[in-house]
Amino acid sequence: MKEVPQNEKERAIVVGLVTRKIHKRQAEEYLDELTLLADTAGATVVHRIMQERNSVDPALYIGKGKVEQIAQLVEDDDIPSVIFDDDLSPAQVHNLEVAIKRKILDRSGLILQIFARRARSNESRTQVELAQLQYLLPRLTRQWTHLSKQFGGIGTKGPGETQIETDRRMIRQRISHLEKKLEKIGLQRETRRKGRKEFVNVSLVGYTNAGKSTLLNALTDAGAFVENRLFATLDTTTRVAALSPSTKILLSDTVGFIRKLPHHLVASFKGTLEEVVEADILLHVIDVCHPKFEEQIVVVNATLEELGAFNKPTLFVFNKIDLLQDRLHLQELQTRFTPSVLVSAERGINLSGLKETIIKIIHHSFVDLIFSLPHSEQKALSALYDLAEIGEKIYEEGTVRVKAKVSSRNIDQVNDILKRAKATILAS
Ligand SMILES: Nc1nc2c(ncn2[C@@H]2O[C@H](COP(=O)(O)OP(=O)(O)OP(=O)(O)O)[C@@H](O)[C@H]2O)c(=O)[nH]1
Ligand SMILES: [Mg+2]
Repeated sequence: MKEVPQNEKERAIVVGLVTRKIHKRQAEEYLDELTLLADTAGATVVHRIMQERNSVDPALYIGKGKVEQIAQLVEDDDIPSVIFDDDLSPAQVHNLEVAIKRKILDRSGLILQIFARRARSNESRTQVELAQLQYLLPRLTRQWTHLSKQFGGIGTKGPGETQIETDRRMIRQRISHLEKKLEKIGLQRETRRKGRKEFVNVSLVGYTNAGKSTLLNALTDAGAFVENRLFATLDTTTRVAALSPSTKILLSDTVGFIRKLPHHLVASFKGTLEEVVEADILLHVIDVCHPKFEEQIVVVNATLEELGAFNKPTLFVFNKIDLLQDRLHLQELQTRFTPSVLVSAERGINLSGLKETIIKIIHHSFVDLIFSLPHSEQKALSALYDLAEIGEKIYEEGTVRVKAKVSSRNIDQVNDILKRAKATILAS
């Protein structure tokens, strides 16, 4: 097998498509992002190829003539891999490999590769391996195996390398083993989460490289890894952040999102992303200097929807304002995205404004209740544990006086239970 030395970057070609649905400018921006992804995966893009077609070719993705041109180019310039800015079908990958005789990667494959390189913890490694195997399974053809033995470097590292020679049955066994392992890790996480119910849970979400980890570091002593690259963070870090002397929250930083995040990856990272699903409040961090930040907001919202975490109280945090020359349009932006704050996580600009706004949202999103419940209503009390943060309990004659913090999402349900249990509300 031809090994790519660690310090030598593998050269690659990126290929994009302009169709009736995707305009040229948009396709160029997608290729810019793909180039950045390739760089993060350890490759240098030496050629960009763009084709205009009415639609995607079902067999080859691009036209036959273009494929022949690429085959010539990779031979002349000795380029080992070609990366397509879309998800290719297993048949397309197969046909392109036969025609171009080089390693063919698609966008999902590349993102999985980056995740595999960056995964450090037991959990993220397991999640990435699972996603890689699920991605590999339908693509496991004799041709693929044959070619991947011939060409090393990006796209064949990770489980691909060791598992590729094994048959589908073994991969399926491995998948079920990894799923079980993740289930176990999930249970441990659940136990840990139960132990910190007294805090309001806030999750940082956003497009990759928006500055989520920088913000976590600015608000806590997490010392999280920050880098001007895509997917610097894969594991979830949770820390206590003091918003004021009397308000402390649990703040979690997690993996960033990107356009066309592979479906397998979202599914297998569900465990890591559970912090987001379980959060009381989301801070949606946006790199306001990015020319396409509005599109990024749409991508993040769509991913949140896929996770079932879209309808949570959300604060838009427009970050990196230190880099902005023209701040006029920001006012207009703040009227469209509410509630929102403008900050610089790196320079520490307006962090106090951010903290105050989070406190306001907490007050809006939660109701503090004190009620007294007959002793006989233990069932109601245990139902309330699932819907509210139950604090101090004082046992009195025949009743128990309970302090609870209820999210506005659950308040109707809680009131119903209290009514049925003939509770007396003492303060709210
Ligand atoms: N100028 C400027 N740069 C910032 C600011 N916040 C973050 N950055 C830079 O943006 C880059 C990405 O920051 P991260 O905090 O790693 O971003 P992230 O959202 O955690 O990214 P992923 O973990 O990859 O999803 C780093 O180079 C940071 O130094 C800011 O307010 N101003
Ligand atoms: Mg990060």
